Order: sequence, then C-alpha cells, then structure tokens
Amino acid sequence: MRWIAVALMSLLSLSAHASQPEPGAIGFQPAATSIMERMTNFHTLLLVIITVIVIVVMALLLYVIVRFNSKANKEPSKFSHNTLIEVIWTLVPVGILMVIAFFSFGELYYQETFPDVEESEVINVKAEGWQWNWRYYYMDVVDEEGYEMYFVSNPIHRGLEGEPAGTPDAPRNLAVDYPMVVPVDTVIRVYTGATDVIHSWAVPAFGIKTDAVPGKLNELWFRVNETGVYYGQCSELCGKDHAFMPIEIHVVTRPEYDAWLERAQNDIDDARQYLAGISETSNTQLASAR
Ligand SMILES: [Cu+2]
Repeated sequence: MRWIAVALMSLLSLSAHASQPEPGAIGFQPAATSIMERMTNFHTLLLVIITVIVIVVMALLLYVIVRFNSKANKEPSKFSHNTLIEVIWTLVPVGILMVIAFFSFGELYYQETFPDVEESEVINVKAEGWQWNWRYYYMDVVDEEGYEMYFVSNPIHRGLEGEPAGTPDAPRNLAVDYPMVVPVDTVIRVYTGATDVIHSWAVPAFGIKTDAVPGKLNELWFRVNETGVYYGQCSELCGKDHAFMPIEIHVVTRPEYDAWLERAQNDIDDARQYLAGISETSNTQLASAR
C-alpha cells in the first residue's frame, strides 16, 4: 500500500512544477516542504483506500442486482440475522478507520512538532492579517529603538475593471508589491496574528494553513526544499476584500536572503529592486505601475 502511494505520488509530481493554481489542474500543487510531501502521500493513501472501498461496494451491489433480482431468484430467503456477517461488517470498517487515524495522527504530530534545530538558525516572522492585507514582521531584526523590521504586503490586483491583467510574472490576484522573503533549507517559524477579524495564512505548496486570530498568536513552521516563488491566499472569510489579500513568498539562497535583508532594513523599494533582479519572476513593473 505504502509503495503504491509513493509510486503514484512520484508520477503526479512529474507532471508540473507550479507553485500556484493552474487552469484545469487536478490534485495538489507540487510539494515544496516535507510537511506537504507527507500530506500528499497521506492523501494518496486515502485515495487508494476509498478506491478499493468503492470497487468492493459496487461489485457487491452488481452481484446482488444480477443474482437476487425477482426473475433470477423467485424464492427469496427469509432469514434476518447472521452473526458472522455482522461481526465482519463492524470490524472491517473499524480496522479501516484505525489505519486512517494512525497515519493521520502521525501527520498532525509532525506538523505540530517544531524541528530539533539550533534556535539561532531559526528565522522568526510574524504574519499579521489586516482588512485587507498582510504585514510581515521580521522579529529577529530590531532597530536601535526596539522596533522590529516590518513591511506591508499589498495585492497588485483588486479584481476591478481597468486593473492590469495577470501575467506569468505576476499572476492575477496572487501577486503582491512587497513579497515575504525567506532562505531555502532553513526552518522558518511564523507567528500568525490579526488586528481586526480572523484571517488565515495559507500556502498550499507548503502544506500550511493557520488561522490569524485577533488577540492570539498562533505558531507554525516550515522549511522549503527549493528556491522559487510560492503563492497562497487568505483562507478565512474576513470581509469584502477577502479575495484580495494574497500571499507571495520568494524562497532564495542564504546569501541572497542576507543581501535582501540588508537592503530591506534601510529601503524596502531598494530590496524589491534587488529581488526582481534575482527572481525568475519579477513583478517590479506591475507593482510600480499601481
Ligand atoms: Cu482575510
């Protein structure tokens, strides 16, 4: 079972290397973190289990329809109890549910357990939801007055007439002016919070979705395997512009991250120019046209 799941998984991941929704796509976005890889494998396992159940139930139904219809079976039997069959149809579903629960709890514990790494190697970012944008606080970067470095991340599109259409470089309703930037292969701890109503910070390729609740800090972690640009969206209905508070994350190499951070502390526009220079996808032109 496990082997089939892994084989299916690798077949699926060959098809596309997108980190955003694609028209006509089936299934999840390709996994960019170990959390999402495991989640995708679990999903594939569930797919195998429900496929087997559907086939067995359909086969039983067909057998009954053909074998025991009123023409084929003129004298129906009158029995109403069969202990053996009742034990089977109770224990088999219980067994299936226990298998699902076993793997499901494994995934939950994996996501909820912070990796065993040196605290000095962890990058802490707070994602704060506002009606209607995200603000990113780089909590390890504090100025002389004690303020954390932060910037506001606004969408480029607002779904209105006359707005620039989406492009491959700046997909519609996903691209932002100042994206979040993190280094590859590094544990990132994200605290989510909100100032007004409940939002939710979600990035499908990372396998992450955590509510951002006013007056409460939630915590999540991820470690991205590959550099690239990844997109997510607010995933808790938060008001009229809920659809227009996307999440854009640039995952870059460590030296690139350090160079970006150096610039971002002084001038976020300078940092964005630098980012546009190193990223395959650049939204600088669209962003400055706003
Ligand atoms: Cu929201």
